[in-house]
Amino acid sequence: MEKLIITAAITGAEVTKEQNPNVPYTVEEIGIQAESAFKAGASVIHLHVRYDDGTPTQDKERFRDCITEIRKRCPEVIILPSTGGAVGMTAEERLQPIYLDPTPEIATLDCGTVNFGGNEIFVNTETMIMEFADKFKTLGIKPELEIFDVGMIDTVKRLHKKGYFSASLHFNLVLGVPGGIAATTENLVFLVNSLPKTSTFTVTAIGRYEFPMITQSIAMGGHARVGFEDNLYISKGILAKSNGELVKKVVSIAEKMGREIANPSDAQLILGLKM
Ligand code: KMH
Ligand code: ZN
Repeated sequence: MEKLIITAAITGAEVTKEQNPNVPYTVEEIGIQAESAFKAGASVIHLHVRYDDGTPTQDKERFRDCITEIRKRCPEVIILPSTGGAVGMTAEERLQPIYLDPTPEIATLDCGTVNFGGNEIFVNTETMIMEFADKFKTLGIKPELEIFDVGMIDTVKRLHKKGYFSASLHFNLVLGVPGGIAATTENLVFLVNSLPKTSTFTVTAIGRYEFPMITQSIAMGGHARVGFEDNLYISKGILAKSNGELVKKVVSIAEKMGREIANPSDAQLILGLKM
Protein backbone atom coordinates (compact mmCIF):
# COMPACT_ATOMS: atom_id res chain seq x y z
CA MET A 1 0.00 0.00 0.00
CA GLU A 2 1.03 3.60 -0.59
CA LYS A 3 2.47 5.51 2.34
CA LEU A 4 -0.15 7.35 4.40
CA ILE A 5 -0.59 11.07 3.83
CA ILE A 6 -1.77 12.74 7.01
CA THR A 7 -3.41 16.13 6.53
CA ALA A 8 -3.87 18.41 9.52
CA ALA A 9 -6.81 20.81 9.28
CA ILE A 10 -5.48 23.04 12.01
CA THR A 11 -8.20 25.66 12.53
CA GLY A 12 -11.07 25.70 10.01
CA ALA A 13 -13.62 28.48 10.03
CA GLU A 14 -16.24 27.33 12.51
CA VAL A 15 -14.64 26.14 15.75
CA THR A 16 -13.75 28.60 18.51
CA LYS A 17 -11.46 29.04 21.51
CA GLU A 18 -14.60 28.85 23.67
CA GLN A 19 -14.91 25.24 22.54
CA ASN A 20 -11.19 24.49 22.86
CA PRO A 21 -8.73 27.22 23.94
CA ASN A 22 -6.03 25.67 21.74
CA VAL A 23 -7.81 26.55 18.48
CA PRO A 24 -5.38 28.93 16.72
CA TYR A 25 -6.41 32.40 15.51
CA THR A 26 -3.28 34.58 15.40
CA VAL A 27 -0.49 34.22 12.86
CA GLU A 28 1.83 32.89 15.55
CA GLU A 29 -0.74 30.45 16.90
CA ILE A 30 -1.37 29.15 13.37
CA GLY A 31 2.39 28.66 12.93
CA ILE A 32 2.71 26.83 16.26
CA GLN A 33 -0.19 24.49 15.45
CA ALA A 34 1.13 23.76 11.95
CA GLU A 35 4.56 22.98 13.38
CA SER A 36 3.12 20.65 16.02
CA ALA A 37 1.19 18.76 13.33
CA PHE A 38 4.17 18.56 10.98
CA LYS A 39 6.53 17.35 13.71
CA ALA A 40 4.02 14.67 14.67
CA GLY A 41 3.83 13.33 11.10
CA ALA A 42 1.50 15.49 8.99
CA SER A 43 2.79 16.15 5.48
CA VAL A 44 -0.08 18.47 4.51
CA ILE A 45 -1.56 21.44 6.36
CA HIS A 46 -5.10 22.32 5.28
CA LEU A 47 -5.19 26.04 5.90
CA HIS A 48 -7.99 28.41 6.80
CA VAL A 49 -7.03 31.70 8.40
CA ARG A 50 -8.64 33.91 11.04
CA TYR A 51 -8.25 37.46 12.23
CA ASP A 52 -6.91 37.79 15.80
CA ASP A 53 -10.47 37.83 17.21
CA GLY A 54 -11.21 34.49 15.53
CA THR A 55 -13.27 35.83 12.60
CA PRO A 56 -12.64 33.62 9.56
CA THR A 57 -11.28 35.42 6.51
CA GLN A 58 -10.02 34.55 3.05
CA ASP A 59 -7.92 37.71 2.93
CA LYS A 60 -4.88 37.10 0.73
CA GLU A 61 -2.55 39.15 2.96
CA ARG A 62 -3.57 37.19 6.03
CA PHE A 63 -2.92 33.95 4.14
CA ARG A 64 0.47 35.29 3.08
CA ASP A 65 1.39 36.14 6.69
CA CYS A 66 0.29 32.75 7.99
CA ILE A 67 2.07 30.85 5.21
CA THR A 68 5.28 32.82 5.87
CA GLU A 69 5.02 31.87 9.56
CA ILE A 70 4.39 28.20 8.73
CA ARG A 71 7.26 28.11 6.19
CA LYS A 72 9.62 29.59 8.83
CA ARG A 73 8.81 26.68 11.12
CA CYS A 74 8.43 23.84 8.61
CA PRO A 75 9.67 24.87 5.16
CA GLU A 76 8.88 21.59 3.39
CA VAL A 77 5.30 20.95 4.52
CA ILE A 78 2.62 21.03 1.78
CA ILE A 79 0.15 23.86 2.37
CA LEU A 80 -3.36 23.23 1.07
CA PRO A 81 -5.38 26.47 1.35
CA SER A 82 -9.15 26.45 1.56
CA THR A 83 -11.28 27.96 -1.17
CA GLY A 84 -14.35 27.02 0.87
CA GLY A 85 -13.71 29.67 3.50
CA ALA A 86 -16.79 30.11 5.67
CA VAL A 87 -20.48 29.82 4.84
CA GLY A 88 -21.80 33.05 3.31
CA MET A 89 -18.59 34.21 1.62
CA THR A 90 -18.74 35.07 -2.08
CA ALA A 91 -16.88 33.02 -4.69
CA GLU A 92 -14.55 35.95 -5.28
CA GLU A 93 -13.69 36.24 -1.57
CA ARG A 94 -13.13 32.50 -1.32
CA LEU A 95 -10.77 32.35 -4.29
CA GLN A 96 -8.23 34.85 -2.95
CA PRO A 97 -5.60 32.31 -1.78
CA ILE A 98 -5.23 30.81 -5.26
CA TYR A 99 -3.66 34.10 -6.35
CA LEU A 100 -0.85 33.90 -3.79
CA ASP A 101 2.73 34.05 -4.97
CA PRO A 102 4.09 31.37 -5.05
CA THR A 103 0.92 29.69 -6.34
CA PRO A 104 -0.28 26.91 -4.03
CA GLU A 105 0.43 23.39 -5.33
CA ILE A 106 -3.00 22.20 -4.20
CA ALA A 107 -6.16 23.78 -2.78
CA THR A 108 -9.66 22.65 -1.86
CA LEU A 109 -12.44 22.73 -4.46
CA ASP A 110 -15.90 22.12 -2.99
CA CYS A 111 -18.09 20.01 -5.25
CA GLY A 112 -21.68 20.81 -4.37
CA THR A 113 -24.13 22.76 -2.25
CA VAL A 114 -24.98 21.31 1.15
CA ASN A 115 -26.84 22.26 4.33
CA PHE A 116 -23.88 22.87 6.60
CA GLY A 117 -24.29 21.98 10.25
CA GLY A 118 -27.97 22.86 10.46
CA ASN A 119 -29.61 25.91 8.90
CA GLU A 120 -26.61 27.30 7.05
CA ILE A 121 -26.22 26.63 3.35
CA PHE A 122 -22.73 26.13 1.92
CA VAL A 123 -23.27 27.22 -1.67
CA ASN A 124 -21.30 25.60 -4.50
CA THR A 125 -23.41 25.72 -7.65
CA GLU A 126 -22.27 23.88 -10.75
CA THR A 127 -21.34 27.19 -12.37
CA MET A 128 -19.13 28.00 -9.37
CA ILE A 129 -17.47 24.57 -9.48
CA MET A 130 -16.71 25.04 -13.20
CA GLU A 131 -15.39 28.55 -12.59
CA PHE A 132 -13.13 27.37 -9.75
CA ALA A 133 -11.96 24.35 -11.81
CA ASP A 134 -11.07 26.57 -14.79
CA LYS A 135 -9.05 28.89 -12.59
CA PHE A 136 -7.23 26.02 -10.88
CA LYS A 137 -6.35 24.57 -14.29
CA THR A 138 -5.02 27.86 -15.60
CA LEU A 139 -2.87 28.34 -12.51
CA GLY A 140 -1.69 24.70 -12.38
CA ILE A 141 -3.23 24.06 -8.94
CA LYS A 142 -4.30 20.51 -8.14
CA PRO A 143 -7.83 20.47 -6.74
CA GLU A 144 -8.54 18.48 -3.62
CA LEU A 145 -12.17 17.66 -4.45
CA GLU A 146 -14.28 18.09 -1.30
CA ILE A 147 -17.20 15.65 -1.20
CA PHE A 148 -19.96 16.11 1.39
CA ASP A 149 -22.45 13.71 -0.21
CA VAL A 150 -22.42 11.03 -2.87
CA GLY A 151 -24.05 13.09 -5.64
CA MET A 152 -21.03 15.37 -5.57
CA ILE A 153 -18.87 12.50 -6.89
CA ASP A 154 -21.29 12.20 -9.84
CA THR A 155 -20.92 15.94 -10.45
CA VAL A 156 -17.13 15.56 -10.55
CA LYS A 157 -17.38 12.62 -12.97
CA ARG A 158 -19.70 14.61 -15.26
CA LEU A 159 -17.39 17.65 -15.25
CA HIS A 160 -14.32 15.43 -15.64
CA LYS A 161 -15.79 14.06 -18.89
CA LYS A 162 -16.16 17.65 -20.07
CA GLY A 163 -12.47 18.29 -19.36
CA TYR A 164 -12.64 20.46 -16.26
CA PHE A 165 -10.05 18.39 -14.35
CA SER A 166 -6.68 16.92 -15.34
CA ALA A 167 -5.99 13.19 -15.36
CA SER A 168 -5.69 11.93 -11.79
CA LEU A 169 -8.29 13.06 -9.28
CA HIS A 170 -7.79 13.48 -5.54
CA PHE A 171 -10.85 13.47 -3.28
CA ASN A 172 -11.50 14.38 0.33
CA LEU A 173 -14.49 12.31 1.49
CA VAL A 174 -16.10 14.27 4.31
CA LEU A 175 -18.54 12.33 6.47
CA GLY A 176 -20.63 13.47 9.41
CA VAL A 177 -21.35 17.12 8.60
CA PRO A 178 -25.00 17.53 9.70
CA GLY A 179 -26.67 17.98 6.30
CA GLY A 180 -24.09 15.87 4.48
CA ILE A 181 -23.54 12.12 4.30
CA ALA A 182 -23.47 10.35 7.69
CA ALA A 183 -20.26 8.81 9.04
CA THR A 184 -20.98 5.11 8.66
CA THR A 185 -18.89 2.25 7.31
CA GLU A 186 -21.51 1.49 4.64
CA ASN A 187 -21.43 5.08 3.42
CA LEU A 188 -17.64 5.19 3.35
CA VAL A 189 -17.46 1.98 1.31
CA PHE A 190 -20.15 3.31 -1.05
CA LEU A 191 -18.26 6.60 -1.53
CA VAL A 192 -14.94 4.85 -2.17
CA ASN A 193 -16.57 2.42 -4.64
CA SER A 194 -18.10 5.40 -6.47
CA LEU A 195 -14.72 7.03 -7.18
CA PRO A 196 -13.01 6.75 -10.58
CA LYS A 197 -10.60 3.82 -10.27
CA THR A 198 -7.32 5.77 -10.52
CA SER A 199 -8.28 8.34 -7.85
CA THR A 200 -6.56 8.95 -4.56
CA PHE A 201 -8.65 9.84 -1.55
CA THR A 202 -8.43 11.02 2.01
CA VAL A 203 -11.12 10.77 4.66
CA THR A 204 -12.38 13.45 7.03
CA ALA A 205 -15.02 12.73 9.64
CA ILE A 206 -16.57 15.11 12.09
CA GLY A 207 -16.34 14.92 15.89
CA ARG A 208 -16.28 11.47 17.46
CA TYR A 209 -16.35 9.82 14.05
CA GLU A 210 -12.90 11.17 13.15
CA PHE A 211 -10.73 8.29 14.36
CA PRO A 212 -13.08 5.37 13.51
CA MET A 213 -13.50 6.62 9.93
CA ILE A 214 -9.86 7.38 9.25
CA THR A 215 -8.88 3.98 10.65
CA GLN A 216 -11.13 2.46 7.98
CA SER A 217 -9.58 4.70 5.33
CA ILE A 218 -6.11 3.53 6.37
CA ALA A 219 -7.27 -0.08 5.98
CA MET A 220 -8.74 0.67 2.52
CA GLY A 221 -5.59 2.32 1.20
CA GLY A 222 -6.91 5.85 1.60
CA HIS A 223 -5.34 8.75 3.43
CA ALA A 224 -6.32 10.55 6.63
CA ARG A 225 -7.24 14.04 7.77
CA VAL A 226 -7.45 15.14 11.40
CA GLY A 227 -7.43 18.49 13.15
CA PHE A 228 -9.37 21.08 15.09
CA GLU A 229 -11.40 22.03 12.01
CA ASP A 230 -13.14 18.66 12.31
CA ASN A 231 -12.70 17.49 15.90
CA LEU A 232 -11.58 19.09 19.16
CA TYR A 233 -11.17 15.97 21.29
CA ILE A 234 -8.33 13.47 21.66
CA SER A 235 -10.68 10.99 23.30
CA LYS A 236 -14.17 11.03 24.80
CA GLY A 237 -14.59 14.21 26.89
CA ILE A 238 -10.87 15.14 26.70
CA LEU A 239 -9.93 18.19 24.66
CA ALA A 240 -6.89 17.85 22.42
CA LYS A 241 -3.96 20.03 23.47
CA SER A 242 -2.75 20.52 19.93
CA ASN A 243 -3.19 19.40 16.35
CA GLY A 244 0.07 17.53 16.87
CA GLU A 245 -1.59 15.39 19.52
CA LEU A 246 -4.34 14.43 17.04
CA VAL A 247 -1.75 13.64 14.35
CA LYS A 248 0.26 11.51 16.81
CA LYS A 249 -2.82 9.39 17.43
CA VAL A 250 -3.20 8.72 13.68
CA VAL A 251 0.49 7.81 13.44
CA SER A 252 0.11 5.27 16.25
CA ILE A 253 -2.99 3.74 14.59
CA ALA A 254 -1.16 3.56 11.23
CA GLU A 255 1.91 1.98 12.81
CA LYS A 256 -0.21 -0.70 14.44
CA MET A 257 -1.78 -1.37 11.03
CA GLY A 258 1.62 -1.56 9.31
CA ARG A 259 1.11 1.54 7.16
CA GLU A 260 4.14 3.79 6.71
CA ILE A 261 3.76 7.56 7.02
CA ALA A 262 4.45 9.80 4.00
CA ASN A 263 6.76 12.78 4.35
CA PRO A 264 6.03 15.87 2.19
CA SER A 265 8.08 14.63 -0.77
CA ASP A 266 6.34 11.22 -0.64
CA ALA A 267 3.02 13.08 -0.53
CA GLN A 268 3.98 15.22 -3.54
CA LEU A 269 4.73 12.05 -5.51
CA ILE A 270 1.50 10.30 -4.46
CA LEU A 271 -0.61 13.37 -5.27
CA GLY A 272 1.25 14.17 -8.48
CA LEU A 273 2.15 17.69 -7.39
CA LYS A 274 4.75 19.82 -9.11
CA MET A 275 8.11 19.44 -7.37
N1 KMH B 1 -15.82 25.95 6.23
C1 KMH B 1 -16.69 25.19 5.39
C2 KMH B 1 -17.93 25.97 5.09
C3 KMH B 1 -13.01 23.85 2.45
O1 KMH B 1 -12.09 24.13 3.19
O2 KMH B 1 -12.93 23.93 1.23
C4 KMH B 1 -16.04 24.77 4.13
C5 KMH B 1 -14.76 24.07 4.22
C6 KMH B 1 -14.33 23.37 2.99
O3 KMH B 1 -14.06 24.08 5.21
ZN1 ZN C 1 -11.68 23.49 5.28
